[in-house]
Amino acid sequence: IESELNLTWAGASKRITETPRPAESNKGKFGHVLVVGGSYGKSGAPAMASLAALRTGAGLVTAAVAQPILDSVVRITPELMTIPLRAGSKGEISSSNLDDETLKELLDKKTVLAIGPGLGQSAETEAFLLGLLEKTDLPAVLDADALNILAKHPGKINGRNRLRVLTPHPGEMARLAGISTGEVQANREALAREFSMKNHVTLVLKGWRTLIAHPDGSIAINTTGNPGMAKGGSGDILTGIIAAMLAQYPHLAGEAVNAAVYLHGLAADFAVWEHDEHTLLATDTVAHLSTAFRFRS
Ligand code: B4P
Ligand code: MG
Repeated sequence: IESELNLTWAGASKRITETPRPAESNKGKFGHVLVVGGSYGKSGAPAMASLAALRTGAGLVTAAVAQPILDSVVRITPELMTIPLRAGSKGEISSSNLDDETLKELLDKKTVLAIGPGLGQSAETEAFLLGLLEKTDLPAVLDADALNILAKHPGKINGRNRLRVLTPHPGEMARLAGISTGEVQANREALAREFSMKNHVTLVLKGWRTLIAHPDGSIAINTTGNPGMAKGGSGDILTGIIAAMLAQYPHLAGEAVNAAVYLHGLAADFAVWEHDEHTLLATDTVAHLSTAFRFRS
């Protein structure tokens, strides 16, 4: 394991971080990310994931959220497109959105799905998530409550024949693996590798020195990031960055995930230089993605 863990970032994501955006291009070449999430009290989560996806370079980003929170989501980012969904009593996405017409509108022309931030875990939302995942083979980034729901349905995690990226923090990983957070942290590499290979998923186990375990058994360790990121919203932004990198580099999916994690931490390292670890907000990290892209290699 040791030698593989020494993967350098330049090596892990060089082809991506050093690839210029082609001069002759249009938004259709950079993918269309569908962000699904949000509920009452958690409308900021899908808003931040969407903002991060736009800032990272996705051609188009659409947020699908329950109708009552739609205005607060789009207010953050006028570039964002939206799809209003029927809501349950908690402003969450209800299972009544699984009809053919709604599913078609949701999935039409999308190239990457990012689902989970602020989603909630009601029975309605659980049914919606499981139903949606059955209906699509889109590359998917699964985060937050999507992971908490999947932890109750381990058989549905399966990433065989499709790309699934799971982004648990240690608490979510503990639920997925059915062990304690302490056990996760004591055994990060082996656990991440085993889970990734067994379920055929790319596993991003977050925290200081985030680990990325790929289904072929390889592992990368991130070297960027700082404790200023230990604050609400940081994970939602990572979800958007990963989705946007996959949208732009679908043929280099593993490296796109590595590069996304690296750039997220690098942006936060630049942001903390201007702010401070105490005062850093997750949205400050988005604002510093420009610097991260400029000084990435
Ligand atoms: P939730 O309450 O579910 O938090 P969340 O909404 O998912 O927050 P968010 O999406 O903003 O952050 P996330 O962690 O996804 O759960 C939080 C609880 O989980 C905690 O109360 C704790 O019990 C447990 N937990 C979380 N992290 C833990 C850890 N490291 N050790 C033990 N328990 C933990 O994403 C945060 C992002 O910031 C990630 O990209 C992460 O890598 C990065 N980040 C955070 N701290 C960092 C650091 N010190 N250095 C570098 N990167 C860091
Ligand atoms: Mg999170």
